[in-house]
Amino acid sequence: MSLFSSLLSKLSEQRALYFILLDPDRFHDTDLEEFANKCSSAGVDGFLVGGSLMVSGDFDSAIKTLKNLTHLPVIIFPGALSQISPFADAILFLSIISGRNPEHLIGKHVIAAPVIKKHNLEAISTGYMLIESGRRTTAEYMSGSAPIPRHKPEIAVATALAAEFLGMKVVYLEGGSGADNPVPFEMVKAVSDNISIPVIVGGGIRTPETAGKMVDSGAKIVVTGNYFEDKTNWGKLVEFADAVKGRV
Ligand code: 1GP
Repeated sequence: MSLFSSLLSKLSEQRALYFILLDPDRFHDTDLEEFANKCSSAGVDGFLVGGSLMVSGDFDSAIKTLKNLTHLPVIIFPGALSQISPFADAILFLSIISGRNPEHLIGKHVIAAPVIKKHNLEAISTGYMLIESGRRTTAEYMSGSAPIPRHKPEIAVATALAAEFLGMKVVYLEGGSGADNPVPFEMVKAVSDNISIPVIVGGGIRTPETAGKMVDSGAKIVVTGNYFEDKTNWGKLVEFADAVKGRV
């Protein structure tokens, strides 16, 4: 069974999945081990691994650590072409469909595809949509593309529908890492109500309440990153997982 099919089958049993985004640049090895174990026991459903720059972190070894210490799926969330590893379970094959930069619509894909095939990695075709979230985000800057205005859910719906019609498997609504404001609930709802592929939401989610409301609005996978880069927040992992799964 493909990893994507197994996620869909898990989604048929629980209302949504909770994923942690991990940037190997931001964790020391020992912290990573402790964090992985905590995620696993808290009820996290999987890891996304990636970062915009990858300056000091070791990408392969972070993935291997997560695979060795947990039974959870590890999916690459590539911030650059260098972030393709044979040790992961799958890779989000991202097209930044909110923008009009051809490099992120087909250019990088052509270079990445043969490497992904060589590593026998499962590619999950993802319509990645940057949503305006306050200040300019790293994702916006690095991708050289404009986000969808946050008060224009109809543009988000049209874009997400196009992703579905193009055969993409998921839509990712992205506020941007560390965003001032998460994706508006109304937009998550409008998109979720209009497409039949799963909606992933991330960026600027800092409370279990927000995570839970994303799911109430229709998100099928909720992602948090920054918040748990601060070790003092690790005790909140269970609350986030519970809120996503409706166990509160
Ligand atoms: C994943 O970029 C997000 O989509 C993660 O955002 O770091 O703000 O949680 P945060």
